[in-house]
Formats: sequence, structure tokens, C-alpha cells
Amino acid sequence: MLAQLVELEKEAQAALDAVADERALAGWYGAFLGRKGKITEAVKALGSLPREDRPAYGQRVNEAKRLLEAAHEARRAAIVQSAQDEALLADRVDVTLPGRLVLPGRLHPATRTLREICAVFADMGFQVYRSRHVENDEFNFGLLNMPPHHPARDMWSTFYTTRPGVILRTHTSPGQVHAMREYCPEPVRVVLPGMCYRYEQITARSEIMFNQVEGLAVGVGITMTDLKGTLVDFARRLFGVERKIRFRASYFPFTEPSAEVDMDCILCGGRGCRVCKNSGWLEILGCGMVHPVVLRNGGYDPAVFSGFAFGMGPERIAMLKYGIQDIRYFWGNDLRFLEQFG
Ligand code: FA5
Repeated sequence: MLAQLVELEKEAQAALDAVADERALAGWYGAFLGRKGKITEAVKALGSLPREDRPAYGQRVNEAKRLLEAAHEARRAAIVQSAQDEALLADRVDVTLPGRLVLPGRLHPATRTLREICAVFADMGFQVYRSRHVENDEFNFGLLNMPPHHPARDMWSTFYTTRPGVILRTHTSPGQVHAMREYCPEPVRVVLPGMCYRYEQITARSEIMFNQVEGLAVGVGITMTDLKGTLVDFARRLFGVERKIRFRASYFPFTEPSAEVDMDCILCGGRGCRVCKNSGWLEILGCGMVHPVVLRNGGYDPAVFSGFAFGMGPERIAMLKYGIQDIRYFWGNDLRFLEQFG
């Protein structure tokens, strides 16, 4: 019996030495130390031995069981360790490598200029009012004193949608009526920034989508002097006191009187270039005193209230500020251009 036990021990040890992974180890345990394992059976066999053989056999078999349990535990630890070592090796990280540079995003030059403009007007007490991009004919034209078939509608080449009367706004001016209707009868002092859309020839200075910042002030006793003062102050704050601007009489159906404001062309120093159409001046905005019809459409009595409005193109302003030669760069998605504005 004892000789058999010694053989069994050797067999178990040899089998354990051959075990390479946790699954095989579990199989080994079942075969030798499990409920029906060979060592367990050998322990059970104690009862069937003659009484005088039992102490020696019992001591031996228990010793064998203890040793194998310990060997099993050691093998298990070794297998876990080597699996970990393998995983670490496969997943090795070279901590001495320099990290990969994460490039920070930056604001688009149009967004930047838009924000700079809004900040200047915020300083003067203008709040930002957001208005819709998709408008209807009534707000884009009708309520701005351009009934159907009014010839001035031709000033804004329009993108129409397949739904009758629904268009992409050609300017931010429809927001004037939305704002007035919301604030009436309180005074209004807002700027309305956002994208506009025109079915136009794309050139160095004209895009089919571009931002505008509309401004609107309505109250009692507002005059053309307030308009001029506000816009001159704006231009000086944004471009510096040395910049020249000029007011040129113009026509808009929704303002009376109306004007356009030009700034001396920074790109050519006023000598003339293709951006300023060789005039030395670049138009930056349209403006005027809010037409009585528009005031009334906004809910205000024009006998009591008056107001001024203006609409400017931030991309044209950015062109002046940064010396950009062509408006097409703005939406060309060329990183060589965009990365220049940190
Ligand atoms: C208007 O759109 C009027 N709504 C402005 C206005 C508002 C007048 C309130 C009176 C009172 P105009 O079409 O001129 O006007 O456009 C205003 C500004 O938008 C221009 O001075 C120019 O800076 C910019 N702009 C116009 N068309 C384009 C274009 N195709 N691409 C880039 N910028 C443009």
C-alpha cells in the first residue's frame, strides 16, 4: 500500500509539473485532490487497512496530501504570475517616449471677429438677440417696408426653399421686427449676430453665406447723431483712433435717411486694390434711422419713438483687421489659413 502511495505521489507531482495554465491546473486538482481524486481516494482507503498498518499509512497519506496541496498552491501562483508577465510584456509602454502633442482648438476668425464686435457693443449697453436663419417672406421683406413686387427686393438675391414663402434670410434685419415685438413698449438696444445667405456671384469680397451683425436702438428722442456717434466710436474701438471712416448717403427701404459706412482700405493703405475695387474704401455696413413703417410693424408709435439700425459684415471687417485678401478663405477649410488666428 505504501509503495502504491509513493508511486501515486510521484505521478501527481509529475502531472503537476506538466500543467501550463489555470484550466489544466483545475483538471489536475479534480484528478488528484478533488472529491473523487486519486489522493482523496487514497485517504479514504485508510479505513479498509488492518488496524496495525493504519498509523504509518495515515501519516504518510496525510503528509502526501498536504505536500500536494502546497505544491498546487505554488503552481497556481506561478501560473498567475507568468500570465501577468506575458500581459505586461504584450502591452508594454515605453514611459520614456515623449507624449503626443494635443493640439488645442481655436476659434474661427469669423467667430472671433463676431465676438469682438459684440463685446464692443456690449460695452455700449447692447444686448445680444438671436434670431432665426430660416425666415418667411413677410419678415425678410414685407414688414421691412418691402411689399411684394417692391423693386428694392432686388437688392437681396434670395435663396428660396421648396415651401412657398419660406426663405433663407438674406440679412439680419428681419430680427429687428422680432426684437421690437418682443420688447415693445420698452426701449430696445440689441445687436443681432448670425449667418445670412445670398444667391450671389462669389468673388474676393462677396460670399453666398456670410455673417452680419445687426444693431437696433429704439427709444424716445434717438437721433441720427446717436447713430453716427455709436458707429464712429465702434470703428475706433475696433480698429484704433487713426482709422478713417466715411458716411455715404444710401437707400434702404427700412431706414430713412439711410447711409453706408466705408473705412479706408487697410490692405492697400487707400491706394486701391481688388478688394476695395480700386476705390481705397471698403464698405463695412449699412445703416439709417428706422423707418416709421417698420417702427409701427414692431409695435411702436413713430410719433413718440424713433430709432437707428445698422447691419455690418464681420468677414469684411476681419479682412480689414487682419489684411485678408480674399473672403473665400473663410469657408475654404484650409488649415494653413485658419491656423494663423490663435
Ligand atoms: C443689408 O443687408 C442691410 N440689412 C443693412 C442694414 C441694416 C441697413 C439696418 C440699414 C439698417 P447690405 O446688403 O449692404 O445691407 O449688407 C450689409 C453688410 O453685409 C455689407 O456692408 C457687407 O459688409 C456685408 N455683406 C453684404 N453682402 C455680402 C456678401 N455677399 N459677402 C460678404 N459680406 C457681405
